[in-house]
Amino acid sequence: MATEKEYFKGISKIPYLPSAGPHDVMCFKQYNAEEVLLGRKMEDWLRFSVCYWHSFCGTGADPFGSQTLHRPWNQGTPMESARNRLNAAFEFFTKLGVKYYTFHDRDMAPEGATLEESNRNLDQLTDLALQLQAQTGVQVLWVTCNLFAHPRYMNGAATNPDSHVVAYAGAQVKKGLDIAKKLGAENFVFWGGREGFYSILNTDVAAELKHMANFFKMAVRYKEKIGLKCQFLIEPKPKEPCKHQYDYDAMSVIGFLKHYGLDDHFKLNIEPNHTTLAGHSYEHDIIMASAFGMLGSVDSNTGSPDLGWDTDQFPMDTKSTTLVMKAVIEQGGLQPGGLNFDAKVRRESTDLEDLFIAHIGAMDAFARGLRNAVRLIEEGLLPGMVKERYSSFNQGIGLKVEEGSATLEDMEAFIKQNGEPKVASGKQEKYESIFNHYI
Ligand code: XUL
Ligand code: CO
Repeated sequence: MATEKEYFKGISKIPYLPSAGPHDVMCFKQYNAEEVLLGRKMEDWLRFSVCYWHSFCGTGADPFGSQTLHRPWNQGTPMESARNRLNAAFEFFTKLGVKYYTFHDRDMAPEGATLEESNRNLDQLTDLALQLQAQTGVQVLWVTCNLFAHPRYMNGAATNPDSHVVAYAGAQVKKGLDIAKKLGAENFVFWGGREGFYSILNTDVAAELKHMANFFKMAVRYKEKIGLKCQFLIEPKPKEPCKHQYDYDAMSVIGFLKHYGLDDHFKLNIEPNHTTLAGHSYEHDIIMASAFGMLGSVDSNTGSPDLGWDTDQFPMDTKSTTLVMKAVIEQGGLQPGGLNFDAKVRRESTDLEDLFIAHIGAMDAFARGLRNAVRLIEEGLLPGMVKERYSSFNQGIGLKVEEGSATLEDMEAFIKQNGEPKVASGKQEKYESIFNHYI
């Protein structure tokens, strides 16, 4: 690769070494990109992506302490640092062996004093990104606009009470869509971090929701106008930074999209750490979005369910990854979405190699989840038990309910003829012990 400088010295392409011991964390033991499972290569089931903001812009600062992660690419002017960062990132993607990356407009290129200057910065950096993409074959899984960090967005972007700010957000998204087209992004994400409220007393909820829907309609129209082929995704999160965010969870977003007639144009990007913040189990929103045919992509990370905030940890739990991959296989894959590691190394994980160790561990956790889910589905015991549990809907009164032709009068007639139903055990513990067999 024609980069000016090697940032990850002493680390070469991460190999697949299935017999490596527990001490060896710089190789894959489960992830074998080319191996075919259920007719598809592992890399095509998993479609891993590295996120730019945590892994290349993260500093380790938190509200209680300053920077702990000092990266060698942060040198020179903001534009020089941005160029170094991009070169370092592509070196990382290539050595790790992932085919996709994701970024916000403002982490790829610094914001200027005017919209025009910000756009020029983006033009320069995306020229370099395009060159590096062509050299390495690494592609953009998704682009997103940062509509939450700048002070102008403190009261929201698309839902701001001031239409001047909404217009700025629209202008920024227009450029974001142009960038998505230029780089061949497969998806475009909207995360509404400040689309919500802190106090209901100063907020007109109905107006804000309508403005947000109209904003999305503008994005759909511009996407069609420029012939951009990517999938639009909304990423739910219940709170943080707002006290309440409109895109609370999968079902809230699905309801919103259907209400405003936007459901043909969007799918969901589910982040399990957001799901657990909404009070659900890890896999809940993945299952719900998939049930409605709206699971588009996954920001694969994890939180600490005992905490009330977004910790964006690397996902390492194989029970969770098995449940996720079972849902992904059952819906036929995630393409054009993927598994994007919206995760950051801890601020105490200060070595450069920790970035590799974190991604390798998480990729292996998902590869193992994939292998587990494939066995579970191929052996068919659990899916067969679930099918059997619902078998009364295959005929008679059940079939009429299934097809939607039954009436309450039919139900009454059925009960008068058949009396009390027999109690059937739910057998939860049996399902749980069988599931554990595959972990
Ligand atoms: C914030 C979050 C974002 C989105 C993209 O919690 O997940 O990084 O994924 O803006
Ligand atoms: Co995310």
